[in-house]
Amino acid sequence: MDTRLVPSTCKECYVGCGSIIQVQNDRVLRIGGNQGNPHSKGAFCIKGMNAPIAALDHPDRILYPLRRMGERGEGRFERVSWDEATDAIARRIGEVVEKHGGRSIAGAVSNQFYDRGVAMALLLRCLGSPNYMINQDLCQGCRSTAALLSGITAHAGNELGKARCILVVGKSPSDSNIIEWMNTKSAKTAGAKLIVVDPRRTTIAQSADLWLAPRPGTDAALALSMVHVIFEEQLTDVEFVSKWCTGTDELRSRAAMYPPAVAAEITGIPQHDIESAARMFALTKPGCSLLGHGIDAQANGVQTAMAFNALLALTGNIDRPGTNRLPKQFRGFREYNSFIHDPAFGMPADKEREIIGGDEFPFWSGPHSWGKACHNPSVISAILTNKPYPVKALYASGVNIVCTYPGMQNTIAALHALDLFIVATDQMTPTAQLADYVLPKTTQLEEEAVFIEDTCVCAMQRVTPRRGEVKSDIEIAIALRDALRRKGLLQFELMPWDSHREFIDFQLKDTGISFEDVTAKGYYEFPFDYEAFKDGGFNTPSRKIEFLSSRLVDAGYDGLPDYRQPDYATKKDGYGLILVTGIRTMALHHSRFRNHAWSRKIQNVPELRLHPATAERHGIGANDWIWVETPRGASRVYLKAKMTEELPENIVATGMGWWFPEVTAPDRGALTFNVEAAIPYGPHWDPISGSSESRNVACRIGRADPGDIPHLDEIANALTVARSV
Ligand SMILES: Nc1nc2c(c(=O)[nH]1)N[C@H]1C(S)=C(S)[C@@H](COP(=O)(O)OP(=O)(O)OC[C@H]3O[C@@H](n4cnc5c(=O)[nH]c(N)nc54)[C@H](O)[C@@H]3O)O[C@H]1N2
Ligand SMILES: Nc1nc2c(c(=O)[nH]1)N[C@H]1C(S)=C(S)[C@@H](COP(=O)(O)OP(=O)(O)OC[C@H]3O[C@@H](n4cnc5c(=O)[nH]c(N)nc54)[C@H](O)[C@@H]3O)O[C@H]1N2
Ligand code: SF4
Ligand SMILES: [Mo]
Repeated sequence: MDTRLVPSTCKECYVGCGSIIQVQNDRVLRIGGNQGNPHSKGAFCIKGMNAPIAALDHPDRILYPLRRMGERGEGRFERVSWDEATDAIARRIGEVVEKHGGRSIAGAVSNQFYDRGVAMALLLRCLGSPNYMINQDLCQGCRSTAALLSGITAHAGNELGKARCILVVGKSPSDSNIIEWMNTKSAKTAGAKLIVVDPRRTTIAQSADLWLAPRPGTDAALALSMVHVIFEEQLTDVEFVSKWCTGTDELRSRAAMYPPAVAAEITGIPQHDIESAARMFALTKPGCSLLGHGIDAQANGVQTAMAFNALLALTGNIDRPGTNRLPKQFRGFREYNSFIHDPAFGMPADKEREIIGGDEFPFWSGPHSWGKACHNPSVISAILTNKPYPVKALYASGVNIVCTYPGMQNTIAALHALDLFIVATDQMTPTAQLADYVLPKTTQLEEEAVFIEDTCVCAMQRVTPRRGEVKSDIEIAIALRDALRRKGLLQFELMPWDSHREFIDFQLKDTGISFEDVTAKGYYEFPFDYEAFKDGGFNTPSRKIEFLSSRLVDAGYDGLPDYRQPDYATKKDGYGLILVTGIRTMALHHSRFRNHAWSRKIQNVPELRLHPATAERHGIGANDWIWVETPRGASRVYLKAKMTEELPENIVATGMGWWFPEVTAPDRGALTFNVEAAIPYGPHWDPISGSSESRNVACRIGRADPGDIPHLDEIANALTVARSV
């Protein structure tokens, strides 16, 4: 028997842990962590061990291109060849372009940490469309935009393990990021102080020296108050601040509006704890912060992140050992986001300016934005209203937008309204179900890639023959490009590759290393310098950290961080609870794994976490189903009670992404069990990033009569028996 151990990298999620894949005669036996990988040092999670193997030969896998038969959503498809599919898609794109122009074709992709982000953006640009949707408006978009505006593009990376003080805000790494969890634990074992800011008593909060539980969405007031204490008690790193920061006096004045007594009133955190947190963070060096998803998709997400970033700069905790690092690049390496911004892969400015959302959210969609992505809810609205102009075709890849965009009913209506809808996926999701063409996608064991994780170029290796006729995202984009070119539909030639390997070689061509140099160990560690800002400053117009963002001021915004009241706080009669969405759990990833036995053994129902006293008040028992409604949600959804004292009595919390592959309705039960059906996508946005306020929403709940819950009979088996391998 020929057994090989292949060093690779898991990209089941963006954490990117180094892996060792055990392969016997092309069969993948086992996947585990790679102790030698400097980024992950052996850390690996249950998803990485199980999901790629379960997905590879899953009976639900899509192996061939499919064309819709019958009405959209009827679920009837027939197998076609790649040539038939791409030719027909190109012809139909041609019809849309002729009537409405290239900009009426949009794309949706999950994010820019994968090559599918590049494939999607460039394919659209070839057609003359800037309308590239990413999920980061719901993800780390606010934090990334804040980083761009202030100059502090900070990730702790492996410095986390060396920190003496760690400030964790809105992040539960024991559920969401195994590497950060491992690094935090080792820092703590070595005596580091830990401050955790989360309304929920998470696992990490339980081991904190100081746990601050703000009212959801009030973190900016907390951060500004900590800034105030640091100024008042003269705890700043005077040399760093005077040399490398601007807007210090303005920040001092703004923070003075939030003395601890005021911030305590807003956040519900005792005044004394706010003061202690500020002192602990300023006096225990080196220190770093871990800002998480909990402060994104908030009323003021960008400015909240700017306020916490200010704490790093004021204390000089930037790009030094044990502090937040500036991102380290390997000279010459082309990482995914660089393609988005490189003029060589761009369109003329007049075409780029047509991007939907560019006028309202220039820092999300404009030329100086982090991702140059269009504003998703505005695209959904354009499909439904033809305003600001018609969007008639959509290509979605690596994203399950029916299940992961708020306002599900609108998303579904928009997909029905399209002239053409194409989905690339490895299985028939509720999104793919509505497609005209479904294109079969490789899973991670069948593809290769290179990308940067911390201070390594990492490789994902192809370890098994491809199933059926699947292609990688880059290959699908190439096939579509060729078909479009044959019909004379390419406005620009922006994809100079004819194979996936050519794309990888292009990423590496100016580095002096080859793909083989990276695959030998699965990673290539490159040298880096601390205090890189000493060579050229920070990435802002002034080359300094800008507490007062000049770009925001120039665009007419308040350039200083500030607190803005969340929407739920305005009076909403009858909606007395706060619903936190998107709580991560180890065995689930967004909308994935709903048909993986290993995952269902751990969690097979959508849960609503609530305090036992809250449950009692509402007449809800331990095994009950609960209905949840929000003021602007289109309908109620049903979630199963999970009693927990980790939440205060006024907050309930749930995950996201639910659907049941065995439900026969076109939405696969998503309209019944997925929280996105109960919350709207806007109109309450972060004014800078346009992120819809979907993390914390006012809600009301009640005990549901099982007889009223659609599809419960169809999922009854699923609740006890796992569906498949
Ligand atoms: N297992 C698993 N891991 C994942 C994912 C997954 O689906 N499953 N998804 C991946 C992705 S794409 C992402 S973006 C990350 C997200 O993950 P992280 O950025 O690591 O954040 P979470 O772990 O989701 O934790 C968010 C925390 O914020 C808290 N919170 C909610 N509202 C507020 C608030 O107003 N203020 C504060 N301070 N806290 C608040 C919640 O209680 C929760 O504990 O996880 C990644 N990792
Ligand atoms: N209410 C609420 N909504 C949220 C969030 C929340 O916390 N609350 N979180 C948001 C966040 S942080 C995120 S990142 C998004 C996630 O939203 P999505 O990205 O839509 O979530 P996934 O379930 O990971 O969907 C990925 C889909 O692509 C397929 N797929 C996986 N790998 C590949 C690949 O390599 N190529 C292709 N073509 N397809 C692939 C999978 O089968 C799956 O169907 O959801 C967001 N939505
Ligand atoms: S955290 Fe888990 S799923 Fe994500 S990359 Fe690491 S092993 Fe893979
Ligand atoms: Mo995300």
